[in-house]
Amino acid sequence: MTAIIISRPCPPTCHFEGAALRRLRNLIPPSAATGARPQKQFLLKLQHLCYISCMNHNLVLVNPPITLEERYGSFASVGSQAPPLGLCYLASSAGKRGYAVKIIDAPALSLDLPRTLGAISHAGAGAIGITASTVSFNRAIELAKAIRQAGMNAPLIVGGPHVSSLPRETMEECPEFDMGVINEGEHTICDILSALQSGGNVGDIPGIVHRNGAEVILSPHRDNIADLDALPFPAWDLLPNLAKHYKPSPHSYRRLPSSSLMSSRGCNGACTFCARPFMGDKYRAHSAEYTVAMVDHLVKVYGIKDIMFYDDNFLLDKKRVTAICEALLKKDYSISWSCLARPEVTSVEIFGLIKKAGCWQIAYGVESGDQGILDTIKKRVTLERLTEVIRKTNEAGIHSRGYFMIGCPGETAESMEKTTRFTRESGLKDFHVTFCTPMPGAELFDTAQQYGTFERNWKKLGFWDPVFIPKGMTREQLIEAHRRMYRKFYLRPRTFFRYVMKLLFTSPRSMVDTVKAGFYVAKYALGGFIRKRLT
Ligand code: B12
Ligand code: SF4
Repeated sequence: MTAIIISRPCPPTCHFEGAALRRLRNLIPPSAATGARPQKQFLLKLQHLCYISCMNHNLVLVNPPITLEERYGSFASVGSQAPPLGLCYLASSAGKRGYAVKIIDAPALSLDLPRTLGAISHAGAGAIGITASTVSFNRAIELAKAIRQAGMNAPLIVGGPHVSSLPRETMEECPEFDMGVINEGEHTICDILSALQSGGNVGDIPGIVHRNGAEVILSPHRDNIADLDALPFPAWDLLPNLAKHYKPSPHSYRRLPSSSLMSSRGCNGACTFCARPFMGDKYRAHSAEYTVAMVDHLVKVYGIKDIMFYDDNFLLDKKRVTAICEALLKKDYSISWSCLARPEVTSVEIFGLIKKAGCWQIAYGVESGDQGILDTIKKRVTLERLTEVIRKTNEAGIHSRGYFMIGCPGETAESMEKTTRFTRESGLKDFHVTFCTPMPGAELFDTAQQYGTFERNWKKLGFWDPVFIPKGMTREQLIEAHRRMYRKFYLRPRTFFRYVMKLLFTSPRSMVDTVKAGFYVAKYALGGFIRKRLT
């Protein structure tokens, strides 16, 4: 019996491969009588047990296959491969309630559609959950169709920012989805699994969109989770090796292996380009103790040395950040970390402490160097405040990074020139600029037509394609301004020298990444420029 089953190859998503089995075998002491280690038969039995347990899951969560090119365009080779924390939170919550869960992170394992399908089929799913942002939505649809064509009839649930922003449209666009989960899903997915098991009515569960025959129905609203500490840690153990398969883009880590955390959710900002309502406008956070315990776990179990806090505003609650830093300073290990912050509400007084506790970079959403544009997109910040926060960041010895967008409502050649100047003159040590993109869930998604033309093509809504052209501007103008900003910022002796210094004090792996990043940025920035000079 064993021989027949194990002769079927395990799927590429199985993390219990040959090397892991061999390590396990070596942990078992040799026989006292013969001195021999457990032999092949024993390993085969172990593998068989592993195979059987692999075949029966109440829930299989899938990050659909999507390439780095589809996500990051010309910057694909330096794009980030981040752990899908949302799926990890869902898996641990369902696991805590006794459900057997598997995660298939197709992008991390470079699985294409047929191999992803094979892995899902092998997992024997009671229910299949697919996560989708807008840019990966078409891939999620393809996967849902393939699942049905392959004859799998487990309930198909879609979750993530896209369905949360456009629940009805999502269900209409993809008849294969049986239901969608709106906003946070930890409690909702457990309620769904419980209803599926007991034969209950999913329509009674708040926070979902579902079908009744041909009708698409929205269930009552579900409040966001108030007590984030009540959630179990994300199930990192269900992902492929955290240190090997995931890596942020070169500008977001100082050391490898690096990983990410979300220690708070929600933002009360009003930026019109942001799919903000999806995590709610009330700031909710894990306590300092919980956050530091997650850091401990990543350091001790996965050997993580650097953490990027993806919170919309990690520095908002001064008391919490102070407690996190004081706890980190008492540890017998040291990590480097970076975070995102909102310049208008960041407490600059704690910069000294956060630097001491390992913070090496703060990334600010600056967006534009033109006050009129900042006001139009409801950024609620002045250029003076931005300049002051950047200066204080640099003075504290922390790397300041700015995120910008061009092609915002009201954009003109002059405002783009002001932004280019701001990137160079504000003191920022690093910058990143994308095209303003009206995402589902953002105010601008509904108002874009007032300000220009908008190509509503999900595949292109990754911020690397100018899908929104403000009145009076052309696509070519935006692309040229985008390239020019990169040229003007990076191709300066000062910036070049800083990168050379960075290379001297970095690990060989990160050196390769930085050189690669430099090459692709230069290639992109100079592309149109050289062509123009030659013609
Ligand atoms: C970290 C992050 C990234 C990281 C990593 C993404 C990743 N692999 O998780 C990086 C930097 C790579 C990134 C890139 C981009 N991002 Co991003 N990112 C975020 C951020 C800040 C946090 C995501 C996160 O980890 N949340 C924490 C977990 C717990 O939440 P979650 O993932 O949403 O999952 C919960 C629910 O959505 C739901 N859920 C999710 N999936 C499923 C599936 C099922 C079956 C169920 C039941 C429930 C469910 O339950 C989960 C638990 O509550 C969010 C903003 C935010 N505050 O959420 C933006 C956000 C998701 N990103 C956004 C965008 C636009 C992008 C980019 C397109 C922009 C760009 N060019 O940089 C790219 C490309 C995205 C891609 N598909 O590759 C938008 C998406 C809007 C939209 N309509 O799609 C967001 C919402 C930002 C915003 N406010 O506008 N991003
Ligand atoms: S862009 Fe940042 S500050 Fe603005 S609403 Fe979104 S999360 Fe909040």
